[in-house]
Amino acid sequence: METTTIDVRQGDFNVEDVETLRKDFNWEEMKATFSWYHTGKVNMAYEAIDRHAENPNKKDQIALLYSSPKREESLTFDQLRKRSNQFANVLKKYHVNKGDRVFLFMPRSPEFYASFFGILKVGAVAGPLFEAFMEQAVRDRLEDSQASMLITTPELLERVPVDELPDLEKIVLVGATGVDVSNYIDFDHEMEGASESFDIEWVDLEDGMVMHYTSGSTGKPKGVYHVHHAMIQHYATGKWVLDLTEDDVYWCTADPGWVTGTSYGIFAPWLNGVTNVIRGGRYSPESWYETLAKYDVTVWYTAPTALRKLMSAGKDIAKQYDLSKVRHILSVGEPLNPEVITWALDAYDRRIHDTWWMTETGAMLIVNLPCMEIRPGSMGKPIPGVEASIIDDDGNELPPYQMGNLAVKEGWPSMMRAIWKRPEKYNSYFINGWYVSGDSAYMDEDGYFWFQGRLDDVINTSGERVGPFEVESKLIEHHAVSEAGVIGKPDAERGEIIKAFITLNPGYEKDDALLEEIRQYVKTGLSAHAAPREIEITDTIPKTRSGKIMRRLLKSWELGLPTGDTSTLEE
Ligand code: 6R9
Repeated sequence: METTTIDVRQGDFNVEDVETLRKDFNWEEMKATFSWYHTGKVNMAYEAIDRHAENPNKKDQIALLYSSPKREESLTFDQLRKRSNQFANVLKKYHVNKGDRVFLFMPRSPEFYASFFGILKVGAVAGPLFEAFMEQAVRDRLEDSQASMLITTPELLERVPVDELPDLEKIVLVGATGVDVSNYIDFDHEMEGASESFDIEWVDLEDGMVMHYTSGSTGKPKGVYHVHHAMIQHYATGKWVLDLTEDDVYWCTADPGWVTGTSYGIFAPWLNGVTNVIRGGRYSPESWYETLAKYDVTVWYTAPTALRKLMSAGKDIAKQYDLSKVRHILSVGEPLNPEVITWALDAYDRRIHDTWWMTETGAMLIVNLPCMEIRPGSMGKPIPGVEASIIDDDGNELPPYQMGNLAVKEGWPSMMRAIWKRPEKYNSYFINGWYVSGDSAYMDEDGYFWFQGRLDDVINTSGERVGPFEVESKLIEHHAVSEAGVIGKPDAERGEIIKAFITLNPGYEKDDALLEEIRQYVKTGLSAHAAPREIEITDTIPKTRSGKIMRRLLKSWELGLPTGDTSTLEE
């Protein structure tokens, strides 16, 4: 095959090219287009930022355009290079080394991004946490990852159980003006004195880069470990799917605590050298449209839950803003409702391109490329270099229209390389060379994939993956709660809401104040998105003979569906 990779990187696929590429594409060839392919050593921070800062025509282009209600600031590629160099020097001064885990627990801000790249520049592994996390969620992640350093703010520090985390040796405080920093490292002070040059730690493609904790149906959240190698796919999908070219202004609405906020909020856009809009502050239809209009955003990557909210706010609001520069809209995280696509055609005069992938997969796998016909309700087709299929539980491929496990042939570059410290968990994802996603789906005769649901009990609320186990564990910590079973209940706007069934300890009785107290308990202990919107008191929680909560049964009760096989139900 000749230089198809070059054509691909122009971002101007046509349908025939894609079909050919699906058959012939080879990631090795794509690698050869990067200079590091010949040296063998690499660093994401260099490819995303420094490479552009070294280019006289690009160094003064705005890389980061930050906007929040309180602050507006932009950084060029050159400035971002220098700031991240400074922070890398701070990390070195405090003996952070290659492979160390450094976590970030702070709102989106220019400091966040400078720190993030500083971490990569010393070869350490970055672990971004949602700002909304409360103490338990923070503790679980820092404990499991054995992070040696945390970068946070004085306000969020209250939720970090510092004394209970023996591995956490150092805490950097950002924005600590007027705060006693004697036990901490003061970001502003350290940055002032730090040099703007730094010798990047060149690492191997397979060296660790970023870690995201994600929920399964059992156990604590798991640490999904990604390596620098992923950049090939971030770069490629940024070009092919986001259709980025260097003069684009791009906005990914995701928080970096979610994998979308790193892979597509950081890596893909900057590898492709675009101006990246970062918005802080809360959601409102007005402020989102204003962001699109004010910064002349051209490519917009968001999520169904946001689009549904914008839809219910009405198209008249949309029409009050000049959204004419927006040429490409994409979505990820949950099923994209056909009615949202139809609405957007009217309200934005644009199609919405759905994309499917997971924390574990590191980057997009099944997508609607700009050139493709969109079939509303379908997630699209695999990108070149990726083979997806529907398989049965034994790993055999199923014919079109048959529902089964959505699976992907091993071997794409951005695949996670480990579940932190849990090899058995990692291995459990695979069967016969297929990565099994946990989603059920079918494929039509033209190769489009159609999402059906999660096969496990994982809840997807407003695009956030929530493990029922975590919520149940928190619930039963409350003195009034004896047992708890948690499910996702279908909801028009949020996809699913969290519904908890609980039994009460002796001496407690149903009353609304108690239920609200229990809800608040989860909210302040775990996080707002994990707090059940509905709590129902029952006499028993159905369990299997081996003691597993039968969430499937709770769900059938809730939805008034047949209960199916209950043979394993405890008597
Ligand atoms: C990137 C991300 C992964 C799970 C995934 C699936 C659901 C994601 C979807 C979708 C239907 C889509 N999901 N994209 N469902 N259509 N286009 O979302 O990662 O937070 O790990 O969630 O989200 O169930 O298995 P993550």
